Amino acid sequence: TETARLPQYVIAGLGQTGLSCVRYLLQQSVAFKVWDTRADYTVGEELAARVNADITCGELPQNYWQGVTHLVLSPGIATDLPEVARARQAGVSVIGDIELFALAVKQPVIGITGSNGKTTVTLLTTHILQQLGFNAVAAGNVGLPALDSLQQAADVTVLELSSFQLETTRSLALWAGTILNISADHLDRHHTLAAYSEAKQRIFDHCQVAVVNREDSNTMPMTAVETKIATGLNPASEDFGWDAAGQTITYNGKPLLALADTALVGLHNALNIQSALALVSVFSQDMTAAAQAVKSFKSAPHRCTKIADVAGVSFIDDSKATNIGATEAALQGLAGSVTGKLLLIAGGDAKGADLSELAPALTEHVDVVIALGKDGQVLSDIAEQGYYVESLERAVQQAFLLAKPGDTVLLSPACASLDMFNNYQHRAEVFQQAVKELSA
Ligand code: UMA
Ligand code: ADP
Repeated sequence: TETARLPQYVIAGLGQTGLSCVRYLLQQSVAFKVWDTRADYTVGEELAARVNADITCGELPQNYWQGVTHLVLSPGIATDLPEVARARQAGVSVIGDIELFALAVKQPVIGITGSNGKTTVTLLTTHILQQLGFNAVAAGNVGLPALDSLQQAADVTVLELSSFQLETTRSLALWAGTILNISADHLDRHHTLAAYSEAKQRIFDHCQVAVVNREDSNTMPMTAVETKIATGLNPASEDFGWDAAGQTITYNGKPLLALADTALVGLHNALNIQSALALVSVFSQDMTAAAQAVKSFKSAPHRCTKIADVAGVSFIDDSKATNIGATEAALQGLAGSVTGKLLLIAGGDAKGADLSELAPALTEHVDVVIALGKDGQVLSDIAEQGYYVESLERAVQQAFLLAKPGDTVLLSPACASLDMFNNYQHRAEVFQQAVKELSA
């Protein structure tokens, strides 16, 4: 009939996710239309040729939703847009790429969400599994769209999941899943912390094994999950625990891995390692081999990574810390392992956040603040010993001038970089170059 030939799917958004959906639905021979909310979006020629379909940028024509059964929404599009509400009213089922992935995937899937630490745990879990002989692939929010990862026929897919991706997912049945932590983020989209947390809780629907932090109720499933594996920065006779005196991760009460034997720094990374090991334990019981594999993991760059030791002064790059929560974690995390003074380089574009909220953490952990950027001044003002400088190069020089052997200089801006740099990677490059020049 005529209606059967009408596109029943709408792909919304033409970013990485939308394009992966285009590829996937073409392959599945499912008829679809494409909509990007940006009126000024230029559709690439190749896409236009391949899709040979109806592509709308900006406002939608009348009756657009007629005959449509599924709207596949990209994570960057808010679910409460009026057009999305109109689709719902027309009986359209609103899903995302992860839902399509969940319906298609045959192999086991691990899922990782949380406000901070997702990428680290996703890459570390993938690394350990690979070292143990699994063909593991990292996908999702970490960069490779989930649907594209289906091409790789992995033994295990390790999915980094954002709250936006989880919001539109209902069929994902994970072998193992975790919420690492919850702190305020993306409230411009989710409006309340409760709604944000609820989106993340969806990771546990149909999940077989939940990895939880026994000290953090936000990480625990609200729904019944059969098996739980616990992590935590406390002594524990079962599952994963922490021996503070020895700075060592324990497994079932016995020492397993000293943090110092890994390339990761900070207590939050001890938790990240525990979470990765716990997820891996669903696939392999050999925790000794898994712990061994952690030692060869190079942390994702720009996330509390030690980059240099210049005349006994350690330099740590945490350029990825683009919000207050991430910088707080870095400061708390490092507090256990930093012996000398801690000099913090911070500031940039605060994205409307109130940087004075960092005051307690600064008072507790930081000896010197060297601030920079559009919103940095408030940081040097609230610090007991604070400086404001014009550039990151100057900040590094100033820090080195004040530091003694055994001290640590941490770049953890608590801000976006866009006021001074192209992105957080660029900010890190400038930092590394400035540190290199200290010993030149
Ligand atoms: N956009 C529109 N209209 C559209 C489509 C997109 O205005 O119709 C805008 C969005 O508001 C957004 C941008 O375009 O600012 C990108 O949105 P998108 O949904 O097209 O994003 P993708 O390119 O598909 O990338 C997404 C993830 N990005 C977001 O969720 C914003 C990527 O995570 C992810 O790697 C990729 O899918 C593959 O799965 C990045 C990210 O920043 C790293 N994630 C956020 C975070 O980690 O905080 C959630
Ligand atoms: P995400 O992918 O969730 O953004 P990343 O692994 O990229 O997380 O780390 C981003 C920042 O968050 C890092 O710079 C680090 O300071 C901080 N961080 C990493 N792991 C944790 C954790 N377990 N708890 C709190 N903060 C963390």
